Amino acid sequence: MKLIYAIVNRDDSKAVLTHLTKNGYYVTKLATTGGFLGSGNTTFMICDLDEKVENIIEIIKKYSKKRIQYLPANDTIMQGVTAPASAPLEVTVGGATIIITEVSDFLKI
Ligand code: 2BA
Repeated sequence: MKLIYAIVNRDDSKAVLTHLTKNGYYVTKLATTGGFLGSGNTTFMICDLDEKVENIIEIIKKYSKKRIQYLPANDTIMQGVTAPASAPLEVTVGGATIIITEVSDFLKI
């Protein structure tokens, strides 16, 4: 059994959630914040059988888009990042960041 954490853009979260639940998956949705951009994103927790993982990833991939975001050059979060003084930093965010861990026990009591 695996636990999947999927960090997706907030704008994609509704579509991802709708299609996961429509396909019968149990999902927990967390409101999270990206450490780099400091903007809101969504993390889904999905615990399921090993053989379901591939399909879950396919669904997440299908509904998570890549986006370009710009971080203002003077933003304090940029300390330590090399960029020309006045140029905003361009970052590509997503589709989705997926972390998969092994689950030793799963209980519903
Ligand atoms: P953020 O931390 O806000 O990062 C947004 C985007 O900024 C990242 O997109 C990446 O393109 C860039 N970025 C992040 N950290 C960076 C750094 N130290 N130096 C330069 N560029 C950096 P994604 O890679 O698609 O990540 C989207 C979101 O997924 C992240 O939002 C964060 O919430 C999560 N994430 C990504 N990698 C992670 C990891 N290894 N562990 C935990 N969370 C992660």
